[in-house]
Amino acid sequence: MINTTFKKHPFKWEIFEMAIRLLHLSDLHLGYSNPNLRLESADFTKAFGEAVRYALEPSNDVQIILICGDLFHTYAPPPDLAGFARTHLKSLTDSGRLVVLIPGTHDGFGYPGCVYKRESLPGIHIITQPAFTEPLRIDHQDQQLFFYGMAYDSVRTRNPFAGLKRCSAEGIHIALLHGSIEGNPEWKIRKQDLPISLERLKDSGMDYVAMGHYHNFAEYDANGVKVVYPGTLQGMKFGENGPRYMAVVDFHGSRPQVQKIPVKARIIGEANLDLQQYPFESEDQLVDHIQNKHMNTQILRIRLKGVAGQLFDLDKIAGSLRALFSYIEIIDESQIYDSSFLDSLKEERTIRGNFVREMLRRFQVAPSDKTRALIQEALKLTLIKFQNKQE
Ligand SMILES: [Mn+2]
Repeated sequence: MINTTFKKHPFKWEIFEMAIRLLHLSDLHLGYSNPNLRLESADFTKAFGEAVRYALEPSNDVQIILICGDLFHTYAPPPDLAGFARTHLKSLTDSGRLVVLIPGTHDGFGYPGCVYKRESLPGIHIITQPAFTEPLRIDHQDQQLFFYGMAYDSVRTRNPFAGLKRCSAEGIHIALLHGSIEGNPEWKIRKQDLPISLERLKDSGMDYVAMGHYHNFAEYDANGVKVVYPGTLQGMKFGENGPRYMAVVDFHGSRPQVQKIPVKARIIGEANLDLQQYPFESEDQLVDHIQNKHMNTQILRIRLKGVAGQLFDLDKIAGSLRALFSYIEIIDESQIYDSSFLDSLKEERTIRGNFVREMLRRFQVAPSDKTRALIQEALKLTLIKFQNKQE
């Protein structure tokens, strides 16, 4: 919720001295591209550019920008990309905004030649110590701000969380961490991931814990301590589906209020389509349905499910959809084995009828699901050939 009174008087700090707003970002992955999905590195720089423009827009009242790891997709981005980031970050600091950054896993500080060791990013506060220790204290607009952060490094990091303890000074206490909250279904925790429990964060006494590493927006309440992952601003792969968000955090006093602000991104989506539920009569109907249902998605994976009432030519469907989406993938997991459509075919006294009877016989005696799937696939492909020949 935006405090509208505050919005109308963004510069009257003396009246609203306890209101402060920060923009929390992570996992920008600048430099990443995925040609398979037609995702270009420009999609990622654009998303970051949009976040910076949002922060610079005076009416948005953003005073602090947190970047919680994986700003870059690699620890050694090419000079022009580092320059791009430097220019954008500088526009934030030049306008009097505060930027606090921690390295992540992709741009980890442990790499020799890591970008944060080589590049100067003037005006940015980069926290590079391998474990939580004394916080960074910054007086900003009459507020005392305390930033607790660390740059995880599997070699240098020992006892990462022992120093994650609110100091006794008055002010707003914020932790920045690139790591894995245990129990998030999104990731299996791997060796390079730094796991942390909500229990541990609960005991930290922080007012807000700004996370990075998980790529989908997630918000936790660790017994009063708000813990947030903004996720990627541009999805990188399937699984990073749907709209992308920045986290905008308002402190009225030390209590944070979190808003999800959507970013313009190329949307990735995955969906199941149950052919039983929608009795399509033609490929065109199926294409129309997919188009209408996924208007806002650019990169789409559809799984066809259920028992099909008829046979569809997947190549035809994919061909029509390719003009409507920047990337489309159709996975056919539908069944024709016990469809009424196949029942009528097997009665035919034709080569096709013979073929169907033989395939059904093989299906019955197939030793495994894998073989059954193969037989069904062969059945569909061949029947499409028969059908196209007839047309
Ligand atoms: Mn990441």
